[in-house]
Amino acid sequence: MEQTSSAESAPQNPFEANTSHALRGDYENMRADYTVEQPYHLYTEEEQARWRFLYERQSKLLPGYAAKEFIDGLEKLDVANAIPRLDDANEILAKATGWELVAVPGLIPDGPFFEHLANKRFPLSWWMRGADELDYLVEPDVFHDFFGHVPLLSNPVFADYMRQYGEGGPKAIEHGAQDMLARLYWYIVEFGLIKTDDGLRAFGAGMLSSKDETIYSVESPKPNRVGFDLERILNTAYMVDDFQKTYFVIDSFEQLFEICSQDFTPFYKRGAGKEPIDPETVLETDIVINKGQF
Ligand code: HBI
Ligand code: FE
Repeated sequence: MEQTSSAESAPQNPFEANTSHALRGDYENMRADYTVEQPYHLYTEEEQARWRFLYERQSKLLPGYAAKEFIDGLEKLDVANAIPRLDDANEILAKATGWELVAVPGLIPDGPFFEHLANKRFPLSWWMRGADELDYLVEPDVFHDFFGHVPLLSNPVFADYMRQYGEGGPKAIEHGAQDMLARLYWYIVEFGLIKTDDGLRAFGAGMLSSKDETIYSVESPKPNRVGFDLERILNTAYMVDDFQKTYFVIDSFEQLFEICSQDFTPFYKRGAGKEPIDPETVLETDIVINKGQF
């Protein structure tokens, strides 16, 4: 059987068609499930130093702003001094929750992404951002994905929520409701706040890997903060290139897991074809923690 080149056998770059920007990852040499080996030898000394700079800057902000479960998870991973080797982190995660990190070239299609999560695998973009992207980058890189997403994968309840989120993927695709399900990921996994006895704390990867949004999301009077409401979130649009106008606040990871265990089909049916709620809006029916200043 003639040898097909890796380009022919591997799925083509999934996003060429529908993103405004060409993705930067190397999608040529992937396995069929979009995974690759983490090419640790490719990281330069500058990139290792960039990791240490970003780690130091973000971890200093965490006390008083990040959920305790996040801080505990990060400490367990012990990754301050160098870009993490996924094999090392996987030994820790295997013991804590049975989750595994798999390297991918960057964003992958929803289907494979959901499939990995449903099997307790987190697809992690392996490349490191450039020196000119320290504060903002368009696609997730190893710092966003590892520093932002991995610490909570050692928390059994949140990790189970992530698995359950992945399991719900095919149903969303079946109902053409990927955009609705993506909003839940965005407002919770990327930008979620949690109530604690000491006040609100951030647990979302997008805010905790961002210099300014960690503090802004917890203490700025500008944004709305609204109590967790699944159907409300599934129907609320979001912005990708600015701080959030509204943050949603869960009572606990147990509450999040319980509420998201239900069948989303009725929400997909009710939300189909409807205009989403504007990110700045506060509804009469909202559990308002604070109304923002817009
Ligand atoms: N791919 N590698 C990667 N990382 C993500 O966070 C990611 C993705 N593909 C799709 C996606 N996120 C979102 O559409 C989720 O809401 C599904
Ligand atoms: Fe993310």
